[in-house]
Amino acid sequence: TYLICIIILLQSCKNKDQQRVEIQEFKRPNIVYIMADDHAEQAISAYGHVISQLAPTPNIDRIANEGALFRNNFCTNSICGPSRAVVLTGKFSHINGFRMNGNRFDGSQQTFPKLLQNAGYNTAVIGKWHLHGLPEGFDYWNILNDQGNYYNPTFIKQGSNGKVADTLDIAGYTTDIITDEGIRYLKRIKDDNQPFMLMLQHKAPHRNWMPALRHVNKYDSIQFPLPDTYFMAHEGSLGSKDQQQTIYKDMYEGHDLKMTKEKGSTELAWNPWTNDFKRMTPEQRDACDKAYLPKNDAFHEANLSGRALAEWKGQRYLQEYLATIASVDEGVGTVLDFLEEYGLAENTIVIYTTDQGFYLGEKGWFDKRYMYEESLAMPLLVKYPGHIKAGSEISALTQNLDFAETFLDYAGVEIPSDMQGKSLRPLLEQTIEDDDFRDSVYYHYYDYPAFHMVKKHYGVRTSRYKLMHFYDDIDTWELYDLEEDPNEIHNQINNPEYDNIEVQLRNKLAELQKQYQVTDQEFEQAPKQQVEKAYKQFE
Ligand code: SGN
Ligand code: CA
Repeated sequence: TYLICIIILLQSCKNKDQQRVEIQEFKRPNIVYIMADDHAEQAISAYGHVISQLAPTPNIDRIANEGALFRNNFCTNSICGPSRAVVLTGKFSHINGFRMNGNRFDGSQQTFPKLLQNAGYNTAVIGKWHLHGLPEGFDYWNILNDQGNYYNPTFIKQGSNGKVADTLDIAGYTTDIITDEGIRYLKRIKDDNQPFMLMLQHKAPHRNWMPALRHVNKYDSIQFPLPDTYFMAHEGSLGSKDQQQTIYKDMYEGHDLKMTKEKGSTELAWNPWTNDFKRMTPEQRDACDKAYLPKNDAFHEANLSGRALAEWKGQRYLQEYLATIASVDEGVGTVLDFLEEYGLAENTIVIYTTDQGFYLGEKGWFDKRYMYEESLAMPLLVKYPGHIKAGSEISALTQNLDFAETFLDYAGVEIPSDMQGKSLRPLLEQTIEDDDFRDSVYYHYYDYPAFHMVKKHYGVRTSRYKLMHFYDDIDTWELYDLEEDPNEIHNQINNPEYDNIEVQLRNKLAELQKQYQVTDQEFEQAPKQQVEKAYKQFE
């Protein structure tokens, strides 16, 4: 009897241990989702591109070093609001209804924050929202008004005293304010016995690239290599012939490049939207003017023109863009340090991403919108200690369409069958091969006529090829072989050698459109007059 008692006792201890392990395994992870605005893969040093090696992002890289880096993550529609709507819903633009900036997000629909909230998560969104309409499904929100400004921004937060919302101007540099707000939220929530999901969404490095005062001269002495295609006319592409996003043709010299009218003056050259600078306090403006004066004077003295001037503009653009990222990177470091210091790092999934890719001079361009690689690519870094192998690289074809499903999966919440993406968890935990995840992705951009005049287009990308159709006031197809032509300079649509590939891609495209429930209504033309007016307006 004595022996049996001991065995039973040992058995019950084991059961308790097992139970404890199971409870620990079931402890739902917190989620910190950090999203920048327009942060290109080329400007995250973990991705290894040459520009980023001269302007490293050591804190963002920590997420990759401790977790996973996605090599082939893509957006479904390369523009701000639409990308954010896809993230929230796990559905393409044509299903969630937010096809272009300026649409209003239907907040009554199903979103992953709502589902997490229902499952007992505390949910928050801080920073850029840009979906027109107030956030729903969040226990706490404090968002930038519209696009937001770099200095002394206006925030809109949950209302007090029965009001729906309070509007508040906050003094300081927006990236730092968003980080601080994030930390304040984490401090408030950390002791509650409730898992949390925080979306921390920066404005930087969005146009017009205004660095923090501590960084305005950060990259003055660095000569960034401009892409090989900087002066390359994109021959063979009718789809991009009429675009208005070439650095040396379309950037505003004052507003974007902080160039001045003449030597000795701090008066900005072409600056159609004065508000961005007007928001600075006199002290901030003065410090800013002083920082730019010597370098602007040096520019006037050099008396550049033609190619040299275009190259100078490319340099200035990269200096400005990358200097705004310096603050984002510091902010990421602050958040990661906080999580470690307060013992939250182990049980928190941290994601770093951005709403779409961006051009850093490739083909001479800035901005995004196209299905070409630089703007289609969406950086994605994820860490979750003990669950994701440190330093892993994932080559599967993934999309922002998959984020909602991934978060629900990790939170133990059932993924609704009407979501259109797939959880990334099997990739992160290496339970499936990258090649088995998905063989192609679908894309559709609608925002035309609009800023930069990028024509409507849709297409399919496989691991090697891309087929695109530009439509509306144009009807033209492009086909690229990314292995032979990574810069997408040679449109192969009329090359008979690619006939078989073209047929395969067209079939794939039709298959995806069927799978994702794309109807003919999605290809409507904008009224002709509207297009003509827009060309004049954005010139
Ligand atoms: C602003 C920018 C554009 C940019 C759009 C959309 N011009 O209009 O260059 O493409 O936002 O950006 S600016 O001079 O006013 O900054 S998005 O990130 O919201 O999609
Ligand atoms: Ca954006």
